[in-house]
Amino acid sequence: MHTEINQQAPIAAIATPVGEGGIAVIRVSGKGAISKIQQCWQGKDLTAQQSHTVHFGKIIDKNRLPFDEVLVTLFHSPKSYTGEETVEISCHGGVLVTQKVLETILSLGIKPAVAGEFTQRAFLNGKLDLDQAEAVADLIHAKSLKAVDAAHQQLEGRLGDHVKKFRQQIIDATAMVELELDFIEEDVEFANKEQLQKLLEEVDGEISKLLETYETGRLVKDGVRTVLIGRPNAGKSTLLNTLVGNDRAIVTDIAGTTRDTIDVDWNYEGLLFKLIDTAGLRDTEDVVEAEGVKRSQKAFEQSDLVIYLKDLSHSFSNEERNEIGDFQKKAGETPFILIGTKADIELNEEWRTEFDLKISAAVGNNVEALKRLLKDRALENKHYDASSLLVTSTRHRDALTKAQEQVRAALQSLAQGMTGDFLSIDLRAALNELGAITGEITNEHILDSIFSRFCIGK
Ligand SMILES: Nc1nc2c(ncn2[C@@H]2O[C@H](COP(=O)(O)OP(=O)(O)OP(=O)(O)O)[C@@H](O)[C@H]2O)c(=O)[nH]1
Ligand SMILES: [Mg+2]
Repeated sequence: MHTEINQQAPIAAIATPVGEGGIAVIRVSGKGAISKIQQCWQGKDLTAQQSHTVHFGKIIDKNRLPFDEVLVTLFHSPKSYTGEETVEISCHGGVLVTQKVLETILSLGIKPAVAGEFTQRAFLNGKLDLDQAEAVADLIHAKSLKAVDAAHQQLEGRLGDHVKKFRQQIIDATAMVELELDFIEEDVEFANKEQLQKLLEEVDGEISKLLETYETGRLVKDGVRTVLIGRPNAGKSTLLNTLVGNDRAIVTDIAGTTRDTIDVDWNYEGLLFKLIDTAGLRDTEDVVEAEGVKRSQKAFEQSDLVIYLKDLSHSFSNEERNEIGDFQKKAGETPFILIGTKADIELNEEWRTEFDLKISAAVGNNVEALKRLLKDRALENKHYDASSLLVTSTRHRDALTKAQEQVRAALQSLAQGMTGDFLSIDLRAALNELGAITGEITNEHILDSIFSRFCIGK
């Protein structure tokens, strides 16, 4: 069965990144797109061709002179990304030739697409749920393989499937309650109270399970903010450089070399770490350094993983021991790793302190072990495998949380023997929250903020 798509006026954009490449793709979508392209085309009659076919020909300028050889792929509505009639033109990938193809198309009266407009049309035409459209943006912006996996799961519709299941369960519950309201005069009881309670408790439990994945989802999508802290000269910048494989931070034997925090993205086994090198912690008269130390504190407070580095070639003062204890306490739930550095020149001292690992970044000792430790601790107590469904967006988390609150309110009303109309208000509010995730219920503000994250041409 074909759903009739309400096609809008055609839009066009370059869908590939700007720059020189083998080919570039220009995408045109909307009502009459194929017959429009026919006007700047030399080759067989495109309007007479079937959907999902590819054709070789030339693009001609307004003087009807051919200027590039291209392949066009045709998609008839509704079987395209947007659901609309679509033409994808693969032209040669030079910056100017691509620009000229686009300008030629625009000169036919086709409008340039704004960021995310193709995907927005796909959503409006029911080709994608809203959470899937967001997954497309996540996939494009993904900075690690795990982030790709998470976006892919969402794009496959697994979050949407769960949410739709909850909605259906709540719709069933609402129907029970509202049916009873209609027949209130007759004093019939359609809603079996136990059954209703069981249903809502089940939804409550399942929403909890989904919400529990958010912490992992956030780390996987945005990266693990990993702060390197410790006294000046502990070897923080050296370790940062060793992990990322280049001399990103300045290293000298002068204590207080790093002043400002330095953020570097580092991928390890598919997981993104946002490493933050910081100014060494000490009391200082130097205004710039003091500001740096303040920033170190702030980076520590905002981190997902803490690496405290202690130089093993220096004795441990009681003061530093206490300092570490304080940091450990302040870190709370945030995983805290205590690393001894410069193990190649380690003092022969009884440390009386458990190091998670002793390393030498200079010689390369235990660096691989440290990488594995970082990964283990970052996802510590978090269930994760590539097939896990993860809630990765705050928008989804917030909507799920609010839906759960409403379900709980309904459960409470039920327990207190409130009448059906109260229950029904809570349940309908829960439905609205869940509907906002998949886009069954939306407002323009949400749509704008979602689609503005896209690039032009997607
Ligand atoms: N022998 C040895 N020296 C190291 C090692 N790691 C770092 N160093 C040296 O220790 C000194 C300080 O290293 P940095 O990495 O600049 O220390 P930092 O913790 O960033 O210091 P600040 O930026 O001042 O806070 C440099 O001279 C490094 O070459 C190591 O594993 N072994
Ligand atoms: Mg440094």
